[in-house]
Amino acid sequence: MPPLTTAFIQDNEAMVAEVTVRERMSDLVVVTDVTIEDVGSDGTALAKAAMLVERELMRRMGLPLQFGSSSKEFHKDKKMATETKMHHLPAPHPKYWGQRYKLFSKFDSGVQMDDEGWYSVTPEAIANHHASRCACALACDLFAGAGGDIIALAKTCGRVLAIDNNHDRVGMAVHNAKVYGVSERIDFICGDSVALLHSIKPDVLYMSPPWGGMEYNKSGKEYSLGDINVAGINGFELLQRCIALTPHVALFLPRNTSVEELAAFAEEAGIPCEIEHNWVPSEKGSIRLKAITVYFGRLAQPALGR
Ligand code: MGP
Repeated sequence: MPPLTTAFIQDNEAMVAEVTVRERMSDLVVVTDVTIEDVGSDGTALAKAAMLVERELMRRMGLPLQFGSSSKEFHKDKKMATETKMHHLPAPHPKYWGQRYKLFSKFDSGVQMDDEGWYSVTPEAIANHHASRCACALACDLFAGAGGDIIALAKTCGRVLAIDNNHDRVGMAVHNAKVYGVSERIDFICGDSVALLHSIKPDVLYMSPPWGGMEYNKSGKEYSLGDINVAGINGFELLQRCIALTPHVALFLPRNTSVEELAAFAEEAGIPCEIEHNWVPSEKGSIRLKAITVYFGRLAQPALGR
């Protein structure tokens, strides 16, 4: 296997180590072989070299220093084997790890994620687009997660209310909003969004609800609002309750969602509805459909020719 990266590590201009990252496993354990030059038999110099190696390694991997910890084995022939474990980041599915800069362009500035965040955060370009469409005085994100959408909304809205029912995840969203310098414009609530619907009055309700995990599109069937399950209610019920609060709702859904079902829902509710397909550039230079966004109320643009 070809090395993923090599680094020459210098201390006061003397090269102390050459690091070769040979393998990067999906569980974020990095195994490196290190040859140490000019450090003699002094243990302090070895420890310093090890620290430099770890620092360089974390930089190369695009991760903040505090995320790593290494176990090292020193050998008499000036070779060192290290195993660096990346902490604070759960092992993501490799496809999401590969997309990390598309999820958060400032990923290397210390963005925090949990398992659910990896597969459910809205890619930054789509989140920014949603935010441009949802610009208003007060927007509320009912499922803030790791914070991708609220960070974008904070750039276009006067104020943002961010709700998530997971305490740790709210902490991550606060942290990530600070990374992007927008935390001052966001109020965070840790609680049950459905229960809180009675106590809020936003201009726009934005939601990217749980779709049922990474397997959401594996059945081969069209996705239905009925497949959503939050706090014991399905997507139809959730949407009805939201629309009772404000008709200006944006909903981020799987690309295989039944558009007929959404159109029928809007017709019955008697509100304008627009279904937008979110295409993104793919690695291979073409474009691919990521998801759809449904806009209701004044967020919906009138169809051409209507
Ligand atoms: P995906 O469809 O799982 O991956 O997620 P991708 O990269 O399109 O690859 P493929 O293997 O399906 O071809 C695409 C995007 O959908 C994610 O980046 C999230 O923004 C969003 N997403 C995925 N899931 C499973 C969820 C979810 O459960 N909830 C929400 N809100 N968004 C999700």
